[in-house]
Amino acid sequence: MKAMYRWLWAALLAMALVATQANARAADEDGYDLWLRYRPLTGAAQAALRAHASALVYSGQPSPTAAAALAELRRALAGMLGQAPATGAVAQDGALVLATPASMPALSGMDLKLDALGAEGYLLRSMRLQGRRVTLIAANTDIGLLYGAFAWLRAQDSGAPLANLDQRSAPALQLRLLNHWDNLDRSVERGYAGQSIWNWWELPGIRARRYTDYARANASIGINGTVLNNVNAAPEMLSPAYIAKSAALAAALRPYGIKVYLSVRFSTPLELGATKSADPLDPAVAAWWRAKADEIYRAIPDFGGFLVKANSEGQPGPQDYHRSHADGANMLAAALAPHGGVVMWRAFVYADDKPTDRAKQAYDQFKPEDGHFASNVVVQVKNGPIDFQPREPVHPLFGAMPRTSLMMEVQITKEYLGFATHIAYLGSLYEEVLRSDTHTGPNANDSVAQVLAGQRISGMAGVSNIGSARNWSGSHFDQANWYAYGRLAWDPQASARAIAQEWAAQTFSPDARVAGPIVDMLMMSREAVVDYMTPLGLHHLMGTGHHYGPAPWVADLKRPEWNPVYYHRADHDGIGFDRGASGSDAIAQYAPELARQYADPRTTPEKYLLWFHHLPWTYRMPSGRTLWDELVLRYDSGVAQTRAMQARWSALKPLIDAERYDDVAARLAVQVEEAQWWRDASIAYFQSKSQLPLPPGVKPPPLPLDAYKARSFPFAPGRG
Ligand code: GCV
Repeated sequence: MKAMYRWLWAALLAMALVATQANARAADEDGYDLWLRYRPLTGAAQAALRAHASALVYSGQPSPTAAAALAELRRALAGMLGQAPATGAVAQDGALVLATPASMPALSGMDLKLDALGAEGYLLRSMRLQGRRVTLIAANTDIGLLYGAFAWLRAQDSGAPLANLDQRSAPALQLRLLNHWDNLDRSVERGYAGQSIWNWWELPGIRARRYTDYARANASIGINGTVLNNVNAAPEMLSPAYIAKSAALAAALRPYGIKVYLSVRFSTPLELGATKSADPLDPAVAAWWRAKADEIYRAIPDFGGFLVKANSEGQPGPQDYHRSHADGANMLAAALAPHGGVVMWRAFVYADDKPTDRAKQAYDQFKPEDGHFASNVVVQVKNGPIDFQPREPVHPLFGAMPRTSLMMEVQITKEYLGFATHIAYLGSLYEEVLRSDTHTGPNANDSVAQVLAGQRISGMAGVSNIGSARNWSGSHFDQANWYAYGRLAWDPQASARAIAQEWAAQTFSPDARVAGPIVDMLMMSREAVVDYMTPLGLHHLMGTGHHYGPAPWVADLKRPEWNPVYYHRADHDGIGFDRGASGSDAIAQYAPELARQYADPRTTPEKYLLWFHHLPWTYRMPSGRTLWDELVLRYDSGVAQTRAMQARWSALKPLIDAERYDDVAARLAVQVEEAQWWRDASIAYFQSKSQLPLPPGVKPPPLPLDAYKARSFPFAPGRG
């Protein structure tokens, strides 16, 4: 009997403990609020904030943008302090004062060096104003104020000391854009977060509140433009009905400093039946585009311009009429120029009639056209020469077209990095690219970041990972990629780790016990994906069409460069793509210093080894291992790192709300399984080529190669 009581007592105690732990966990969150959560503060944190946000001060009638800044601060403070601050025009101790020279002429006499902030920069300064101790958020323009308001909130959320603020920041790049690959039927090419955020059918009459929240989130990280539709564009996008829909979106985004741009199909006038050709030198075609631009600007006075994918992957373009890229781009640019619009002309081109290495084709086509583009054209170049792989060397065009504006396109959505299932923090990828030295300028150090910032029209474009999913990005951790993209487009020299820290603090908690492990997970995640998918410079080994899962064996597709075997070239003797003088000579497209480095496998960074070289399986790596052994160990390391991320997350369970914890845990379980699948299938396939034994202690793949080959995924998402 006694034993039974003891047992009952122990059981009750355990239940109580579990209940206490459950109670201690934060309330469920669905991720809709992103990094703008503004959850209630308590104790010292609340008191500190109250002391530095006793009132909101702004003089005069705020514009919609200044009103948005004030509304954001009010909303945040109400959330964190439980009540909205008083608003007024007169400084008081502890007030947050928002001012531009127009709203507060006295600013101009204060030696704040506002000129250096330009049109979008801001400063945050703890100071005395009219004898009061205040925090000043100052800018030359209202959009600068909005960015400043978000920067102040970020500082507060990340635990910066609010009493001694002295920050000033201005964006390094002019165009900081999202590119939506969203179709008019709401499908999203390479989208893994549900349907398109844009409900084209219901627009323009019905304007979802989500559009404003989208604008808030983007403004909070400095994004100032959005291309609404897929680069594989439908001609109907330029019909009057769709211009009206785009105008409704532009109206929702405008207060947040976000301009609308459209992807256009080069043959639009022809396909709409308005002209007999789409030849850019045909006066009727040029006249149609001029009239169309006028029509768009009547509906959207601050319209940003056009994004064009031409003569690539079956899209129409000027080459259909034996004209150049510049002929095509300049014709559109002439239509937009009177209104101040730009043409972003994509350099992502490769064609089936070109037998040359796909990695060379953009450079081969564009470099000879340097200096031929109109001043309002910017050539949009992907970060690497193939296509958003987990790792690529930088595109050889960066720094190679000094008489043409170039901007960089990266993918935020993870077409090749595990969709929305795998955690892969792209801040690390963007940072790696931005810090890569192009060796193209007079200085020793011409990083991609510096090259981009030095362009006449400067910018970055990120292929959006946003959809109608409640948490926006399909997975909570993918929000970090949207965040990191925006922060790096603002400051391409920023650190991916510092950005991860900011994101984790705002999205989960500034508590080091939470933010620390999350930052660790983020920082190890991209390298893990590289290792279990495409180590040592391998690339484009993903499944056909959907790009999900391993398929290094595919060899039967129509175009050579659609086949993974084209990229890895593994045979009994070795593996890798010879891009040196004895191969495709793609290396010669890089600046001499880089070309010299890449020409020799001994001086090629290991991470790009098989990108540039075909080497025997027995090649001796710096580690002393053979290439074959090293490759196998990289696959194992990728899986091990993924398991380590999973372990970090499991340990966070008591500190994260159940809804987000469970979702991330479920995705990590799938990621571990799929990392193992990548590793097993890749080793099984490459071993069928190398015929070499696995290094001692390494487990053989559990299934025969044919079992991996037999897997098929006809309903994988993202094909648009
Ligand atoms: C929008 C890759 C993707 C395509 C994409 C293309 C591009 O090939 O797989 O879906 O098309 O890049 O960037 O134009």
